[in-house]
Amino acid sequence: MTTEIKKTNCHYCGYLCAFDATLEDGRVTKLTPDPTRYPYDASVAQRCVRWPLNLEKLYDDTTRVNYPLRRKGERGSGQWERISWDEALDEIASKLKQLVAEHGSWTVASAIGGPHAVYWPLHRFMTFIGSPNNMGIGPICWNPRIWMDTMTYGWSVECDFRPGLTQCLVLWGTNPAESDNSLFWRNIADYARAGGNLIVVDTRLSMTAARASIWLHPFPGTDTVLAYALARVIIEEDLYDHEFVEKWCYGFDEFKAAAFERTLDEASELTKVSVEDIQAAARTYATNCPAGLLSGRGVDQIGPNTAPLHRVLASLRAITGNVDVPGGTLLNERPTFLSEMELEGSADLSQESREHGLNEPDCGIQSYRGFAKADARTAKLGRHLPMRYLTSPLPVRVWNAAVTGEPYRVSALIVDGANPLVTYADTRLVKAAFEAMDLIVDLEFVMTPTAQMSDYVLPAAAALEHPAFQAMGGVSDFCYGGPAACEPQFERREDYVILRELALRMGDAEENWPAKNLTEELARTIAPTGMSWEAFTVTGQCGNPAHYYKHEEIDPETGEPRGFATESGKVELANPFLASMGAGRTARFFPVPGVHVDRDEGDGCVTMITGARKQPYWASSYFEVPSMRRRHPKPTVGMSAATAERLGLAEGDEVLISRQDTPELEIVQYVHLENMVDGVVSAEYGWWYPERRAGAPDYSGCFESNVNLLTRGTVPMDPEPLIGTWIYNGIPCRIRKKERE
Ligand SMILES: Nc1nc2c(c(=O)[nH]1)N[C@H]1C(S)=C(S)[C@@H](COP(=O)(O)OP(=O)(O)OC[C@H]3O[C@@H](n4cnc5c(=O)[nH]c(N)nc54)[C@H](O)[C@@H]3O)O[C@H]1N2
Ligand SMILES: Nc1nc2c(c(=O)[nH]1)N[C@H]1C(S)=C(S)[C@@H](COP(=O)(O)OP(=O)(O)OC[C@H]3O[C@@H](n4cnc5c(=O)[nH]c(N)nc54)[C@H](O)[C@@H]3O)O[C@H]1N2
Ligand code: SF4
Ligand SMILES: [Mo]
Repeated sequence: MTTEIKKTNCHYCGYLCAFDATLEDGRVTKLTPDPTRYPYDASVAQRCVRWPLNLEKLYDDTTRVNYPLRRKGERGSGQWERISWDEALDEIASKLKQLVAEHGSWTVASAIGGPHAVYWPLHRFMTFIGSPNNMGIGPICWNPRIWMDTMTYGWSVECDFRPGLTQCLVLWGTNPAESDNSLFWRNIADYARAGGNLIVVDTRLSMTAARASIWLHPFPGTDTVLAYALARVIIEEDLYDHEFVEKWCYGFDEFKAAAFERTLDEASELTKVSVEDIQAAARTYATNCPAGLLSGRGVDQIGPNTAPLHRVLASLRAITGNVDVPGGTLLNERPTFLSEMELEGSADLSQESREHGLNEPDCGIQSYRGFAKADARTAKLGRHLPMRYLTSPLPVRVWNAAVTGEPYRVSALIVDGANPLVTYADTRLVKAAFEAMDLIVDLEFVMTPTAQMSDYVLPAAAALEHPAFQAMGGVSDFCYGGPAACEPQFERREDYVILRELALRMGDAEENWPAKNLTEELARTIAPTGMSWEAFTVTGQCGNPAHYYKHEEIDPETGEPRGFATESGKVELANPFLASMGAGRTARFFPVPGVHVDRDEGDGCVTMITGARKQPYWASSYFEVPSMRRRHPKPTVGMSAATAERLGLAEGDEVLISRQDTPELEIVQYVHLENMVDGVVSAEYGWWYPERRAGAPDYSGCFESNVNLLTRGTVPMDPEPLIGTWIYNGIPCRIRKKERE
């Protein structure tokens, strides 16, 4: 027997922990955490319940998709026929060509999900065929932060949490205790245990909030009001950093006026956070520098208040003097490896294609037109944000175009690393759009509900079978990852290889796809740094060490400090650029009807938040794994004991949840009592039942407990004119006990 040890990475969540794989006669038999590579965490193997999947799923010939499949019979019949790769790729290429010839290249849409794969191959494919319609979940996950930080500071930032240096850490709408098994959470947990100042802003007493020295619990979506209230205390009590504000901030007086628009009592009334807690948090944050402030998914999904909140958070970092200081916030550098925009080839997307983007003309910066304006600002520094993520059309518009043919017909969809039938807003509309399409191709590991509604399912290579790479869209000069441990098993292929093959069959030039596989492509990506792929696989990371206070550095050309890459050269607390895009010079809170104003508190009425992360699942993934289902068998809806009492509910009760505006549409979940704001319930997301019958009409029970039956894509853009968004947190609902027959 030959035994070999290879470096590789787990790929069962976005953190890509480093492992050493033992191979016996070429078969992976064992994994151990690799202490030499980022992000190493000795305890991950005990804490993370997912990593054993690496071995279980690699050779799985029952639940994995292992061969190209073509549907037999009607869509949703649940019947499949195994075909060869050549047949699959030839047929898909010829159908796509035909649809493009008939309806124009914009008729092809694509969908991605969370941080699973490298998505530039798909986006390069979309550029090649000339389609602007690459959907993603970016507008409700990641984009708001990237956009608002870049518009405020000139480029994106990172929370520079450093144990031993950071004096205060604010976690706003994020719960790494459950969303992040990796090194990052362990560092925070150690910091909190050692008595560090940890402020957690969360509607629920999450596992992270339970470790906090101060827990602020805003009513869903009122975070902008809360953030302004903190600013008010910091300014009123003269706790702000005068020197940084005078030298490096633009528009302080306007920002101050916006913060002083509401009294603390008014803010407390709206947010349901006490004045004392607001004051305590503001004082702790402002007087313990350096302080980090990190926001998360909870506040990326509060609809029209998402962008405004992120503007105020960016300003809070500035007035407390925490911008580009070690242990506070790091202003990122430009990547020295190839940027996402270069990898996507997005510069080649024609003007005509851009004009057909479904976010034109009214989605502020989240559109090709808006992106071009923003890009003109950062391009002066030789920097480009990832264009495809930051222009991705609102899914509701793509679905509507498929259903109604307006403004043109969307007839084909390529899904890569996503399960939109379960995870995108408005499941009913997604299903109707799928039904209206001529061609759906899904690159997948398992027969998800989305795969079940597709015409072709292509077997994607997963963890250990392909190299891992994380560069956060190329907004910083840091990337990490590692090599594959083995070749793809069965007939699985890398996503990159599948999309390259498809592009070549449709007539794209080989020179647009110079690398033959993902390893070569990643080697090409990091080549400009001077690092070889071989060297990368040893260290597992690439990029230059962080340095700080870059705004103060003297630019040799002008002899002046570099400043910030904004119109004023300063941090823009009042923002002329965003004003030119239709938003105010300072951020405003937008009360959501039925949630913040005219709230019905009558029979069974509650405000719902969704998708608070829990172990062991990840979005809609791993529900087919028996050990995980045993660990967490039922979808739960959390609520406080007081709320349960008002609703006549108790722990474990089976309940039906509906939106107040569509009472006929109900989902089933089970009550779980937890410490959270009264009048609010927290429903799980991602649920489907892989053990149930596949195919129409129920697609493995995907309409029973799936909370996205109750979420809606939002059009029109008004009142938030910048990104365009939808609401996952803060939905007027009704809840009632399910009566047993
Ligand atoms: N109501 C509500 N909805 C939400 C959210 C919420 O909080 N509430 N959160 C939203 C957020 S932030 C996100 S990111 C999304 C997540 O939504 P999705 O990303 O759509 O959900 P996942 O279950 O992670 O689906 C990913 C699918 O891709 C497959 N996959 C994983 N890796 C790869 C790969 O490398 N290649 C290929 N081809 N396939 C792969 C998996 O098998 C899985 O079926 O959900 C969003 N939806
Ligand atoms: N186990 C697991 N881990 C995951 C995922 C998963 O599905 N499962 N998904 C991955 C993905 S795609 C993402 S984007 C990240 C997200 O990771 P995080 O950003 O950490 O998101 P959550 O863990 O959902 O924590 C968000 C918190 O916001 C709170 N919240 C909800 N509404 C509001 C509000 O209006 N205001 C405030 N202040 N708080 C609110 C919720 O109670 C919740 O505790 O997690 C990743 N990790
Ligand atoms: S935390 Fe994520 S990447 Fe790390 S071992 Fe667990 S599933 Fe894998
Ligand atoms: Mo996400």
